Amino acid sequence: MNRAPREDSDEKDVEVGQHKDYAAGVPGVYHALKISYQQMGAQRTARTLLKLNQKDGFDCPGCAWPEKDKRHVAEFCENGAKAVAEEATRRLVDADFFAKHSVHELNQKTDWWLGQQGRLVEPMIKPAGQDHYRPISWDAAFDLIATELRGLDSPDRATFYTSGRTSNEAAFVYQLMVRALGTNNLPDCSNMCHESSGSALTDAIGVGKGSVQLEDLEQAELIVVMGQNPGTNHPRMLSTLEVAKQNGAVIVAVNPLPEAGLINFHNPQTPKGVVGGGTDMADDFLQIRLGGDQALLMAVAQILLQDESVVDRAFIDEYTAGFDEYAAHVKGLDLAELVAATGLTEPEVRGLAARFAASSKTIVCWAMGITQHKHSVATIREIVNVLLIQGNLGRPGAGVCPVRGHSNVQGDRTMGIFEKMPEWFMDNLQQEFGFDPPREHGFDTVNSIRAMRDGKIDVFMAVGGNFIRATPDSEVTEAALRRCRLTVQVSTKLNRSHTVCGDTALILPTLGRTDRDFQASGEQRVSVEDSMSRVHASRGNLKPPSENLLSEVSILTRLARRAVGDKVDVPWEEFEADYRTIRSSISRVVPGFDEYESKLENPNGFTLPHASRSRRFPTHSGRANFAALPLEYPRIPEGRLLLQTLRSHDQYNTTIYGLDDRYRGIKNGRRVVFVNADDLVALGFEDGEMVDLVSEWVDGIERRAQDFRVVKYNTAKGCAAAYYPETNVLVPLDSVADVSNTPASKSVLIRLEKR
Ligand SMILES: Nc1nc2c(c(=O)[nH]1)N[C@H]1C(S)=C(S)[C@@H](COP(=O)(O)OP(=O)(O)OC[C@H]3O[C@@H](n4cnc5c(=O)[nH]c(N)nc54)[C@H](O)[C@@H]3O)O[C@H]1N2
Ligand SMILES: Nc1nc2c(c(=O)[nH]1)N[C@H]1C(S)=C(S)[C@@H](COP(=O)(O)OP(=O)(O)OC[C@H]3O[C@@H](n4cnc5c(=O)[nH]c(N)nc54)[C@H](O)[C@@H]3O)O[C@H]1N2
Ligand SMILES: [Mo]
Repeated sequence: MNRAPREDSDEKDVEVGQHKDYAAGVPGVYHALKISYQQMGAQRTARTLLKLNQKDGFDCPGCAWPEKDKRHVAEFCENGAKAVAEEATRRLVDADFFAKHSVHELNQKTDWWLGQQGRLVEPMIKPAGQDHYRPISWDAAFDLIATELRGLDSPDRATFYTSGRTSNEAAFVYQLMVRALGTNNLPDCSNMCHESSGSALTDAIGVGKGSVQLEDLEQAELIVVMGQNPGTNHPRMLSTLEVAKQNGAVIVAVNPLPEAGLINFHNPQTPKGVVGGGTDMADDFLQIRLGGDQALLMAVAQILLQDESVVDRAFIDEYTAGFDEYAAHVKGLDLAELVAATGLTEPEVRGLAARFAASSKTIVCWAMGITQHKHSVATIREIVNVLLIQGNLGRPGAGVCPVRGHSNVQGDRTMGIFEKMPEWFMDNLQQEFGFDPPREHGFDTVNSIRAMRDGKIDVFMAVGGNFIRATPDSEVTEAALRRCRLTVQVSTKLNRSHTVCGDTALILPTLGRTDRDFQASGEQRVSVEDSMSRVHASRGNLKPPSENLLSEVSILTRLARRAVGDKVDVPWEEFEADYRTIRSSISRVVPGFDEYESKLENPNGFTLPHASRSRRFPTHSGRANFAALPLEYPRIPEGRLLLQTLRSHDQYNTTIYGLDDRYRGIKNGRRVVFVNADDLVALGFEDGEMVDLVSEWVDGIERRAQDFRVVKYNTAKGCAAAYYPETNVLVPLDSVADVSNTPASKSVLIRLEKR
């Protein structure tokens, strides 16, 4: 049974209105300011929002979309402003709060309620066998963790999670501590996010990151946006798409849902966006079935390959491997089956192929709609295949653009937060710090849960994030975490991972992006990397909510000193006192960071090299690899639906800002399931009915999310949608993407049951 509490409002009161066919504009600014004002008051609102994404300010914790060199005074979007307000809130969660509420009681509260309580302000411990957190000194907290870690039978009995807001400096120190302890158990949110992109791109082009810059998007002739809802999740991307559009680009949206921002954009920074009709975005909207993208791309490839004049033979001969085998494979596929798998019509599929054929500069952008399926890695290989046919890599205006989520998730990976960093990285660590890091791969997120479930982990530590709500199979994962002897959360805000914990649990409150960070050598800055490999500085400008907070770097270096001891030669104290010394080590360990400190002086930062931009492909073959892969797509049995779990407009992952989803016309509730009108008729349900969602998986275990209101909605046939994290309980732990091990949160087979 789904034991997570319901939202505070009665779901039967949820209001369903018209969904919007445009995004942002004046209502967006209004909503942003309203929430900011409630959380921060007028003065802090002005101080923070005007520093957001400015050259001397802090990096928006909202998303990883890059800033332009020429900034607008208000370089933020509605949802970025909400993310900042959430962190810069003046509400505080202190010792009195924890004295008043037991852990058991807090666990009955909704995610929304927990998040609304404010910033964590002092270190707290929940001792074994007790049901209340009480204050603990920093020193005692570090000693306790260090003692536990040193007492483990093997360092592999601890696992260390990272969410994607951690700065480069903190991430580097963290992975160093973990490897100095002797394990590679470094799961991160990326394992649930763009891992499929990293896996596919590394094998295909030798670099697991996007190849394009903002300028490329502005010059592209065709931009295909697949499996992404930028109006809500990357609103600043819409400004870039608007420029591209004005420069003549064709934009195609591939999505089971007609997401507002993909249809039309009212840019609040331009007069036309405020009073005019906005910019029409997508020239074509292809309402694909969930998981039909690989089939679509294969069909496009087959059609392209029939016309020798669109195939870039010179590029293929000089830079790629595997073309002949791939071409023969794709030509042999049955077009009718491919089209059927997409749920589109053949003219629509041919229309997309014609758009590709007509463009000499094509970019494909994608996000979670592509990465969270069983066959995600194969689908992304297919994206690369199609681009390679026309030589759309390593030339201006063309390339791959996986759009990252968390603002520094890409930087964390660059810094070594990865359970299977390559050998050269370990060699560099060894050279810099004189110890031999463990070489055996560690646990990713799903494998960490399995290990905890099976009693193979004693200590779980998280720097940021909300592990228990971000992960699949909530009941299994809750039981798994509760098996740990010790759980440690380094957090800014209260969340469910503080209430579902090990025997002993610690909350270590930390500074956020917006906070000033003073250390022995003076005020510090940190650095982050955006979705387009640009690294730049970030400096908070607010007084922290409490004097008893430590920065993530302080927490990690102080813990490392105690837990690792003299085993390795790392200047932890210097690292804490002056972050420049961390960057100096990074510059010797991580390629592309030479002269790190001076490059950060450039207010626009610097861009890490991406080999494919100059048509170098550091793969095993030394070339860009075509891949001939079997066609896969989800089959939906009679009477069933395929469910995708996605974000509303009023949430940041597991942080719920409010109960509305403005663009989709939902007000005052989150337990809704969007279903196509024909499916409702076929299944015998009506709009407004209350149902349970029951997931079906090969293990025969019934996973149930109760009490959802059916909403008749324009989604592809057979494909339903509901919000995460309420529906994580439905995602089986073993339902993962091949190769990347990412939970398949966008293809959950369910049936509806009447209440
Ligand atoms: N405001 C806000 N901003 C955020 C976040 C947030 O929660 N709130 N989260 C951040 C993070 S960590 C991330 S990873 C990103 C997430 O950004 P998105 O990937 O945009 O997030 P989702 O809400 O999961 O939306 C998935 C989209 O893919 C579509 N889709 C689902 N399945 C398929 C499919 O099989 N094929 C195709 N073609 N489309 C499909 C869905 O209809 C939806 O439009 O946003 C980041 N930015
Ligand atoms: N069903 C389903 N599950 C999903 C997804 C999905 O689409 N569907 N999406 C997946 C994706 S893409 C992702 S990225 C994950 C997200 O997984 P996480 O990154 O683990 O989750 P968040 O909700 O972003 O974490 C929010 C918490 O981070 C803490 N925090 C915020 N800022 C800071 C900071 O600066 N420092 C520290 N130390 N803590 C901070 C706060 O305490 C806050 O409560 O969820 C994944 N899970
Ligand atoms: Mo993400």
